[in-house]
Amino acid sequence: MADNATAPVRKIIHVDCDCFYAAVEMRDNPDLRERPIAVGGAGRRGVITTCNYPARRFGVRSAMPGGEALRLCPDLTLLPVDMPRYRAASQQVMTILRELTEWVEPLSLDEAYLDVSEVTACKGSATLMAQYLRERVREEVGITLSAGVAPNKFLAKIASDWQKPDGLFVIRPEDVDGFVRQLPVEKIHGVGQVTARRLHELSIFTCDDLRQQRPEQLVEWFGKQGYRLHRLAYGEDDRPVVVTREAKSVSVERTFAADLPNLQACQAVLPSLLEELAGRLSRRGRDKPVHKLFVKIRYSDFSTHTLERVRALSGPPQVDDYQPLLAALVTDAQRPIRLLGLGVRFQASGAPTRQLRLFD
Ligand code: TTP
Ligand code: MG
Repeated sequence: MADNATAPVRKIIHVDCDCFYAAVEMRDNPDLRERPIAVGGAGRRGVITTCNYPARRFGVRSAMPGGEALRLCPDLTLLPVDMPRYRAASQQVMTILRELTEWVEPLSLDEAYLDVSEVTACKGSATLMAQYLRERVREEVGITLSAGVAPNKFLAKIASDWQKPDGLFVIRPEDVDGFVRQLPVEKIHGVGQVTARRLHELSIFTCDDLRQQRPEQLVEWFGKQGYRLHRLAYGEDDRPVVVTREAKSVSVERTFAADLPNLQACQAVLPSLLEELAGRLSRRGRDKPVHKLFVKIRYSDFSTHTLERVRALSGPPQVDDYQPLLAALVTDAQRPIRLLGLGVRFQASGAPTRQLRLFD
C-alpha cells in the first residue's frame, strides 16, 4: 500500500440530484409524482434522458429509445425536454452549494464535488453540511439531492450513489479500508463493461481481489490504468477539487431563527452580514472592482425580492452603501422577514480562472 500517512485528511462531499430532469417535472406538476414518467423519448428516434424512480421499477433507463420504454411500461408518461427550466433549477442548486464553500466543482447540471475541509459551519462536520445542503435544496428548489461524504473524490462519488434516491452516505477515514475491500470492481469510476469483464475473467471481483495483485501485474494487464486501479483498491485518490469559474458575484445571506419584524431590525444585522461579505470578498474577489450592489430579502411567506443598483467601488462596501437599497426594498412594514442577503457584482472581465485546491 502506498504511504499516505502524512497526507492531511480532506473532507469531500459529492452531491447528485435524484432523477434530475424528472424531479423538476414532478415539482412543477405534483400529479406526476406517483406515476411513472420519463423526459424525452418522443418521436421516432427519441431517447429517454431520464425517468423517475417509479418508472425505473419497470426497467426504464436513460438513453433508452422511447418505444422500448413504453413496451416495458405502457403507462409511462413521456414529457418533452425543457432545458431552460432544468438550467434554472441547476443554478439554484449550485448557488446553495457555493454559499457553503467556494470550492465547488460542478460535473454536470445536477452533480458537483465540494471540498469542505476548511469549512467551519455545521461545527465543521461534513455530515451535517451534507444534511444541511439536502434540506435547503429540498426546501428552496423542491427536489431531492443525494450526498456522499468521504476523504476523497473517488469515494465521495460512490457514497452519493450508495443510498440513492434521497440518501446520505458517509465513509469516515477509519471506514475506508473496510468499505473499499468489499467494493465490486465495477463500482470504480472508469471501469466500464469491457474492463469489468476482463477483471472478472481474471477472478477479480472486489477491490480486495485487486489488492492481491502486484501493481506491476495490473499495469501489464491494463496499461496506465493498472496503477490507478491499484491505488483505488486501497481507497486512495488525491485528485483535487478544481474550481474553474470566475466569480461574477459574491454574496452572503442569512436565514433568521426568529423573523426580523421590520426595517430597523434588518439595519441592526447589516454590520455583521457585511463583515461576513467582506471576509468572503477578500478570499474570492480580491482586486476586482465592484460594479453593482444588491440586497435580497425573503418574507416569512417565502416571497423573495431583490434590488440591485450600479455602484462603482474600489474598496469593500460599507454599511452606508447598503442602507439606501435596504430601505427601498423593505417597504412593507407589516411583513416579517426571514432571510436577508447582501452581495456585489463585478464588471465582466477576461478569461475564467482555474484554481486548484492543493494540500501540502
Ligand atoms: P444523472 O445524474 O446521471 O441521472 P438522474 O439525475 O436523472 O438520476 P439519478 O442521479 O437519480 O440516478 O443525470 C442528470 C441529468 O442529465 C438527467 O436528469 C438527465 C440528463 N441525462 C441525459 O440527458 N442523458 C443521459 O444519458 C443521462 C444519464 C442523463
Ligand atoms: Mg442525478
